[in-house]
Amino acid sequence: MPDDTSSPAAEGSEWGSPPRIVEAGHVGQVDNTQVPRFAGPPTFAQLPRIDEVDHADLAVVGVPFDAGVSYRPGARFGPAHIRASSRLLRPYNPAMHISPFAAQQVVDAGDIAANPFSLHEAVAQVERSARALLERTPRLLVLGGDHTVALPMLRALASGEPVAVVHFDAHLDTWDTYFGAAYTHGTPFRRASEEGLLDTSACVHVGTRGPLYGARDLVDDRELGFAMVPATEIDALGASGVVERIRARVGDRPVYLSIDIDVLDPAFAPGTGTPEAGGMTSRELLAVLRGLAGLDIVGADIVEVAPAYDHAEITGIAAAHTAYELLSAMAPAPREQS
Ligand SMILES: [Mn+2]
Repeated sequence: MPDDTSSPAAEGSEWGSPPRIVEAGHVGQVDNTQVPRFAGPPTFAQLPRIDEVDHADLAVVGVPFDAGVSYRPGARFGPAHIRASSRLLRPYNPAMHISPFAAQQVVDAGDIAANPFSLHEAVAQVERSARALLERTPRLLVLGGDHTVALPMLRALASGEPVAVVHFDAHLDTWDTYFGAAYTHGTPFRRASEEGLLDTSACVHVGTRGPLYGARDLVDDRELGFAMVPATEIDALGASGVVERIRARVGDRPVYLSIDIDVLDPAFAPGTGTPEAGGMTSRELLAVLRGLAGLDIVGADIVEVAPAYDHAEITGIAAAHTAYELLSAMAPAPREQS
């Protein structure tokens, strides 16, 4: 039986405002010993909305937007799908010895309204909203949406100081243009590099695989500031070897983690726009993320979840658990040891 019963819960009613777990002064999830997990509010992990608490250390925010995709559309429904799949997340993370929602005040800031008919306007809206949210909370975890949203996030976060980017993805996303368009889900990191938002001595792709247009893609990518841990090296390295490579590249720099769910093999994430065979397992990805605890993570995104291609919530569950490990890795030390 889960140990949820030992958690102190706030008063609530059987309808409307539900009873919540309150620990270390932080308002957490709906108390699922009193309210079934499939009832209650549709926020991420049933956490409070940003307007329900007096401060936030970290906000989860959705960007339902997919006008930047090159293949299968549908990531605009990603935020709602990940939230729905997050209802099973429980308060204590035994693999990291931490209660991520007790160690910090995590909230759900809802969705950023992004114009579905004007990509340029949407990019500006995401940057503007991210900047406004950063007045309310120091850190953001974005649920996409397609990968285009990483660019306005980096503009909002890295305007003062360039950041390292750790980019989990089957693809490079440093291509130049598609059909003459500079802003797409395959180009955010080239634009970010050109704009001086990236610390070009400290960025790294993880899980890259699949066919490219040509060998020149890799030359350009290195020049834009990225090292690489391709999927073909992950078996030999193991999760701890991948973590070592990332930490050696990033050091103590501020880092933005960008996770395209297609870094996972289609067996673990079928619900995505541009799937490629031969990817990471969800167990490998979660292990690598746990190894990044203690890095100076200034923000993160999980993108490209397209529920129309999902089955039995496979991709949604992978994304929700990815978010949970990220939130645990972003929680302030010290971790409680049990
Ligand atoms: Mn991508």
